[in-house]
Amino acid sequence: MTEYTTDGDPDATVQDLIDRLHAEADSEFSAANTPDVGIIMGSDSDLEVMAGAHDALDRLGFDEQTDFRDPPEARFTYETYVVSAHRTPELLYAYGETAADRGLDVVIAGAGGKSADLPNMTASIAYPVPVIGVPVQEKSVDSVIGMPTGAPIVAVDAGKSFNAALSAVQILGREHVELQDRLNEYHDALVSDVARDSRDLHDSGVAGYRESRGADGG
Ligand code: AIR
Repeated sequence: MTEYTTDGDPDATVQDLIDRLHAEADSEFSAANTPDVGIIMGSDSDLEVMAGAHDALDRLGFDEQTDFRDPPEARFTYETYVVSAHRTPELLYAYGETAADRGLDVVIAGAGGKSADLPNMTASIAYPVPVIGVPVQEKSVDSVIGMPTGAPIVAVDAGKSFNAALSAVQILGREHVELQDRLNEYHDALVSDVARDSRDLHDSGVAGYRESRGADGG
C-alpha cells in the first residue's frame, strides 16, 4: 500500500474479487482467450520492481488482459493483480486454486519483506501450475525459495522480475513454437548488443566510447 491512512473503499471488496475469480474459472473460455501468464504481487508498492516482468512480456509481444471476457488482439496475454498473503489470505487461496481453471499456464508472484509468502503459498495452492517467485527485496530471498521437498517453486534473484517473465515464456514456449522464435530473436539481439558494445569500446577507446554513449558510458 502506498498510503497508511486507510479509509477503505466500500465499492472494493475482497469477496467480489474472489467471486470474480471463481466465476471466471467456471466459464468456458478457450485457452487462446484467457491470460497465459498471471502476475501477482503482495502490494502495489511492488509494482516498480515487478514492472520488469511486464516489460519483458511486452517486448515479447504479449498484451495485457484487463477484462477476462474481452481478450485483447494478441494471442499471448498476461494479467496483474495485487494479492497479499497476509492481508488477504482468502484472495491468495482463491487465486491459487482457480489458476488452472482460469487458463493460466504459469504464474509470476512477487513479494517483499522478510515474510514474502505469496510466491511459496501460491506455488503450493496452484500446483501443478508452475509458479516463478520474485523476491522483491534482498531480504525476501530466503522466504521465497525456502520450500520443503515435494513442494516446488522456481525463483529468480531479488528484483529479477524481467528474468521471471523470460522463464515464464520459456515454459509456454514448449507448447508454442512461435514463442521459442520470439525468445531466440530476443537472445540474438542481446548477443549482438554485446558484440556492438565490445567492438565500439575497443575501437573508439574508453574516452571516445564514453563520449559517444553519454557521460555515464551507458
Ligand atoms: N507483503 C504484503 N503482504 C504480505 C507481504 N509480505 C509485502 C509486499 C511489499 C511489502 O510487504 O509484497 O513488498 C510492503 O508492503 P506495503 O503494502 O506495506 O508497501
